[in-house]
Amino acid sequence: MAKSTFEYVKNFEVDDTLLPNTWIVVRLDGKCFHKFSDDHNFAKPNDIRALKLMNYAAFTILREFNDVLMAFGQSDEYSFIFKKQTTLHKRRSAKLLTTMTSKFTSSYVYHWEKFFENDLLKYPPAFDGRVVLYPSDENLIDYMKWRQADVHINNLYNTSFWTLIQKGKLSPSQAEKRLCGTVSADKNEILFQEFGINYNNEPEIFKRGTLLMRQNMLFNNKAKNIIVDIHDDMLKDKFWKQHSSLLSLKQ
Ligand code: DGT
Ligand code: MG
Ligand code: MG
Ligand code: MG
Ligand code: MG
Repeated sequence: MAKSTFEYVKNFEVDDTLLPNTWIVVRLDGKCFHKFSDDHNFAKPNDIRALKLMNYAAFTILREFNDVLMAFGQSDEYSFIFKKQTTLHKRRSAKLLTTMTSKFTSSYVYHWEKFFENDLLKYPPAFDGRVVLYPSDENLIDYMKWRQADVHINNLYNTSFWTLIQKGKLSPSQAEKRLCGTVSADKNEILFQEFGINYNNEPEIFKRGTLLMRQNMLFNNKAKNIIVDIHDDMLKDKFWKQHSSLLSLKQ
């Protein structure tokens, strides 16, 4: 078909191709989930149904997009790490970000009932997203460590805060005052001495978030690539040595 006189408008579109040979990370985060979690009576501080639904929505993405190497989730956020050499959507930033965001969001809604059963979804949730590029393996590993350290800091605080309220019968402002200025060791002490809770025994998914990754496994002598969810300590360098093939790191 001949070009129309209107077609020049296409030239207004800007090129957003992401730099080659860099790690592409897409991080999604629930919009106003403080309110959304209240409106849907999420258990405090961790609702296992909500975390499992997040994991399942992320799993649908890994299942569909082979170029997503792994994903890390915690609270209302999920980070997707693409294979370094991916050419998906010609590495166009907006295409990658919007496809991930809309697929994740629709999966979250579509699979809601699987996890929340009769507790109905009251309104459509939204997730925002961003794309970040990391040039070196070290930067990417530090990114993963950063997100996991965030889980630890928040979860220890939230577990202490809600234990003081739910079991210690403090008001939220009293609990906040009690924790003001405390370091990790103090919070562990409060939980253990006053409530008999050993923080180390809390579920791994709460303490460490979830890493989804691909693993080759043998089924009836046939190699199969499956997606597994693990809650390992990524802050330890041992983890990255053990999984060096993941990023094709040199030993
Ligand atoms: P944003 O991201 O700026 O739109 O605002 P929020 O409200 O989503 O804040 P954000 O993302 O910093 O923090 C996540 C919120 O989600 C936080 O208020 C706690 C809530 N949330 C996430 N997972 C759970 C859960 O399992 N249980 C409960 N009760 N709340 C949760
Ligand atoms: Mg936020
Ligand atoms: Mg949020
Ligand atoms: Mg968040
Ligand atoms: Mg189209």
